[in-house]
Amino acid sequence: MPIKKTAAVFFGLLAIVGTASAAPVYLNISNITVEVGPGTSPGSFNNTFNSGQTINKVIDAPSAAAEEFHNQTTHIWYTAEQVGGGLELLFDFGLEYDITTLHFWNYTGESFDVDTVDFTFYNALDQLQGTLAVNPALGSSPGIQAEDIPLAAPLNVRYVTAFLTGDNRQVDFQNIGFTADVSDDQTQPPTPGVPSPGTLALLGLGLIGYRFANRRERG
Ligand SMILES: [Ca+2]
Ligand SMILES: [Ca+2]
Repeated sequence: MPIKKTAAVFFGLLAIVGTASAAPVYLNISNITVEVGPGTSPGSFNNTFNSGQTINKVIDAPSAAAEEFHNQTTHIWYTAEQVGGGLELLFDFGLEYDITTLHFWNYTGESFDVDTVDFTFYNALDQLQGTLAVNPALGSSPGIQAEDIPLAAPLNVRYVTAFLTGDNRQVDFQNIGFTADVSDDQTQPPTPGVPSPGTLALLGLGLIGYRFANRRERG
């Protein structure tokens, strides 16, 4: 291979690698998990879990641009017993991400669609990073495509709680997805065995108290 061509291929590869490492990631079943949360209100899941189907139907869209058709193998349908009741979903991203876009595939009609989603975002230490209430649009018809909701924040998110409600108790949707960048500064747990400044101050006060008590005993 001539030198010029080799150099061109080399720099071309560099460009691809550079782009790939900075590219946003679509979070779905291949890199995150979801489960039904204990905060889910009394209600029924109708035919959501028929024939061994799981809640992974929430995160099975292959991309943010994927189109899904409404049927019993693709959607989630929950009915709360009372108005205000809802379905709680717990997402675990595995590591911290800065979310840039939320994607929501809603049902196509008002009588079953999701009307409000309350999101709560936590970092790797389960510390609150932010909250967001979303009123998703009706899904497109007949093929349901995601509504893309840009988010300026939150940063450093590992865990997400979503509480989905319908004004008429019905919660029917296809998928929830997130486009995000891996956070540059992953939150680290405190190092065990290294006392915090507060602990050191208390220890100091304790020593002073001990010496004071000793002197009084001797005196
Ligand atoms: Ca689905
Ligand atoms: Ca509705």
